[in-house]
Amino acid sequence: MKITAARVIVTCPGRNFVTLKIETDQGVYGIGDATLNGRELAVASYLTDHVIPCLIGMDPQRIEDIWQYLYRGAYWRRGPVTMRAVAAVDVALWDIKAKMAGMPLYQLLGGRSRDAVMVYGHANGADIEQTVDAVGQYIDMGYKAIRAQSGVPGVEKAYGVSGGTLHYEPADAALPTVTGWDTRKSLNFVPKLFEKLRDTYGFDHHLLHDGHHRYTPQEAANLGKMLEPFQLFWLEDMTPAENQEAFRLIRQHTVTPLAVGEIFNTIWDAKDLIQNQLIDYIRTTIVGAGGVTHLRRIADLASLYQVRTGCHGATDLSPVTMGTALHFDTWVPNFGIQEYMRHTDETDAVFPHDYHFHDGYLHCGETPGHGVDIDEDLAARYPYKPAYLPVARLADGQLWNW
Ligand code: KDG
Ligand code: MG
Repeated sequence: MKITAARVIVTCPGRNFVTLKIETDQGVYGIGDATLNGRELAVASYLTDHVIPCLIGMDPQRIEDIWQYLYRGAYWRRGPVTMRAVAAVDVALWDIKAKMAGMPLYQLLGGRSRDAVMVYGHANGADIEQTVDAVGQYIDMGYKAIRAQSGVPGVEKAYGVSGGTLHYEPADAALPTVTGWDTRKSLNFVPKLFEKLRDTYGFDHHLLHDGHHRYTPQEAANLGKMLEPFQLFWLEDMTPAENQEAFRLIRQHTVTPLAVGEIFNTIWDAKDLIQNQLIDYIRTTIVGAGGVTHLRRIADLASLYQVRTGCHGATDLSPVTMGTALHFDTWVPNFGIQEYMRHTDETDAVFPHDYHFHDGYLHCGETPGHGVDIDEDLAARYPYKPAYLPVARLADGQLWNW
């Protein structure tokens, strides 16, 4: 069996996506996601100029060998651009293998570990009242787990707030928007938000919160301690994880569960955190870390230390990643939760898929492969538009972590 052609499709049905389509001499094709928010064309070029020429003529059944070829063979390992390109190839090849086998991908991975995948949705509002209402809307839709983010008094354009709609898209401008951050104000505010949420809805639902890399380890530990009475499912990305050791300080001071890893590229980014049991959930997903082949290794390492998965699932991960992640989640023994930030109707139309939401759970479907396709004619109607993530600055103008 041979790969006969491959091409990159860049489309913007409301937001940008980079998709790889690999064709074979058996008439079966596979689809992979290579979207890197705000840096899309870098991955498109990496694939078109440097990966696709090597793939032509290769045997698509040799998924592991092709993975090693693209990882070791490039000499320049790791990094978000490289690993997203590797992920796109890997996912397209798993799609082809599963289609050839006539099986949904989760069957090839080892079969079901669960009937459905618990997801968390994103509730947000300009203030406590709006955020409490938004959480109520998610509860009404059947969600068992909800992430809550709110505007913070005195902070301009706080992270995670969409202005009242249920959809939130951070890559919102042709050049980065400037947003604000204030640690003191946030530390005052966030415990009040969760106190109100628990007073209003009780303790039956899982509540989550994203610190989006903005706190120091000491501040993160402080917030984790203050939130303990409200029993969060997790606190996410509390401090940047380049220094994995930093999580030790947080861990020593709070029993609030910790999650990190949406920007990790490989097992090496997570190794110390996992082996030292400094986190509870690993957030790395399919497109972020080299596809199914590598994420499986991360999950297996995590399982040795009772760390569970919590795959990133923001809108910048295309339905191809969502569909593939759902097969992964359906199989992986140490599953924790799946993030589910719903795509727009335009995006869903460009990427027909058979996964569906019901009563707080996503179901991956039974179509052979990962179950997600691309409508290329429709995709062509939405040309690429430059769109960047914001930056964050403190009140004195200093740049902070967005
Ligand atoms: O592209 C950046 C987003 O994926 C990120 O800001 C979303 O933090 C995020 C999350 O937890 O979904
Ligand atoms: Mg996050």
